[in-house]
Amino acid sequence: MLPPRDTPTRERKSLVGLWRFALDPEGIARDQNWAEGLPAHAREMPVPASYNDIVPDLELHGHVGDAWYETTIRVPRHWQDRRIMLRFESATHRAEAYVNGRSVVAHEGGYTPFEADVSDLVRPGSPDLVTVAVDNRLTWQSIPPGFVDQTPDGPRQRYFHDFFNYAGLHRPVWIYATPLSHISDVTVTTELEGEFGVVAYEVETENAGDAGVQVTLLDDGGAEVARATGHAGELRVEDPHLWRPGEGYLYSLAVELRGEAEAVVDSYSLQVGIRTVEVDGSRFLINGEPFYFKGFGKHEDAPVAGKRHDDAWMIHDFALMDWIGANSFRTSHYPYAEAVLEYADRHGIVVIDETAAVGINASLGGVLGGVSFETFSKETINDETREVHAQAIRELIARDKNHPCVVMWSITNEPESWTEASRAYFEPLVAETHRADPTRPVGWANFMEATPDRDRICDLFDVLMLNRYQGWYAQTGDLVAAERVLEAELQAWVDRLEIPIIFSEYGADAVAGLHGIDGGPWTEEYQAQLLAMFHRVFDRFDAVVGEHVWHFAEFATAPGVMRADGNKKGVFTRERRPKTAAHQLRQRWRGP
Ligand code: GCB
Repeated sequence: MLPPRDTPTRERKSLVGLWRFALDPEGIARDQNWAEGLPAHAREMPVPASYNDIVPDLELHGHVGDAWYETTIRVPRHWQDRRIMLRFESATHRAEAYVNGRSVVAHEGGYTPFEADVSDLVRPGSPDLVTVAVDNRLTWQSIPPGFVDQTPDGPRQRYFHDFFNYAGLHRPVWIYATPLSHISDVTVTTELEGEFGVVAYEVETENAGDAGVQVTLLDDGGAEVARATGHAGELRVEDPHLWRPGEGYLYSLAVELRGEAEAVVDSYSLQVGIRTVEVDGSRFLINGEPFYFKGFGKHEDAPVAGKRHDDAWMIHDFALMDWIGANSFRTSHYPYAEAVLEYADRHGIVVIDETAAVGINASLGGVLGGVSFETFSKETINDETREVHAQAIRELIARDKNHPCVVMWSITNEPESWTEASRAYFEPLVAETHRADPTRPVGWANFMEATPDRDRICDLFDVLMLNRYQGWYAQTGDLVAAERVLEAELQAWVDRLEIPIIFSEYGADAVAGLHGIDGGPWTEEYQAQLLAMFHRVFDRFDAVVGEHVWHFAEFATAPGVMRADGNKKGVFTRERRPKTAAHQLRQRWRGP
């Protein structure tokens, strides 16, 4: 799915701003036809933003159900006779959108884009009403899963993951116009053959009749380096300037649909990084060279606006990752805004791109919400859930396949993985991921209880990612025991599998400003000492090819006795001030 761009043949208008907004806790909006106008009590709400913490109102904070947004747009008159698309970069967790009261699209999943052709509904030159109902409910058949608990005090959302269930329109909304005859998708993959970089491309078109496709590859100075015609083919670049970690060199692929007398019917431009990714034994290779991941599991999370995509926070976070010497991050635990991947492409930051399949694990119910259930069953996570999960994988790959920064897919975080049912659930999903993208390795983040003697799915994957908390959730306060247990477990993994191992999570909570001479859990010193202990162990194993600290910054969670105003494992506070551990990591990653 191509993101909207301004090109010689295309135009887009951002619908970012203040929309009208009303909650529908009783589910009466459809009967009362809110799609044709929100009730008088509607208030203003920023788009993008999570709505939960914008104002101090517990009803908004803990809302369960639909939230309705509405705005009036005006499509320019010169868009008459063009294909007009309404695009939401995300709506968490599902949505139905309307134009002038008519339903135009419904979408499941909170972190991938969706769009609707509204050419026949909008009235260029006149005002049009755009409305969207955004449902934040998590169910057994949603990704991530959850359930709504009907308590005597009203509905409560329960879920099995450790971040607050922020909801709303978190990313920009667009209305854009393309020619009727247009480019609908472009797929690019790259390889190295001796002195040559090979860019294989495939262009899909709609209503294109006899129009032909021409693609031109330009270097970053705009000079042409290769050209081809046809819907699919290869471009060969002699002595290419590679995209590599730390150097996000990008070519651009100008795609043109050409009609009679070579007239340009539609044009679209895509950034292309020439690079390869490969797993070789226990090495992770980028451009044939071993790569060691240094960085973080992150969240899209900030005060007030929650999971809003915000360019200022984005650039600030990337600057802090640069300051500390990180070269990569994982989009834990869901696909991030497209702008984040575009930035990583431009700056050579390596990304592990994750679906929102977090919390497929009964044993986490007890930890996080005091509830227990059977993970895989007819009533809980079932075949229907797996189909929703498969669709989430397909949508992630369709959106992010062309980003050179993405070197691996992570299809789930900490699932139950020690039962026959878990293997039956995941086997087809791994196959589906490889089918949708044969070029990138597929990984997953393994849960601490899924030790090498118990786990039953690790052999399905190309890379093993371990989330480990020795010294925190186990051997609490005893780093000597923690080091022994961690090392023994790692040795057992290395004995079992010959694939790369990335520590996708390790860390400890620390309250900023809490210090102690002997350390001790929750102090800044203990957090730093625990990370140092993990690093000592990593450095003893060649198969460990990466370390992603949990977490980059403190973040909001559901309330719980394990959480003190959110998760404090950030090496930066939620406001992005460094703790002791941040300075220590900088030493390790950047050198003295
Ligand atoms: C994990 C989860 C992550 C949590 C973290 C923690 O294993 O993957 O989402 O936030 O542990 O801090 O407990």
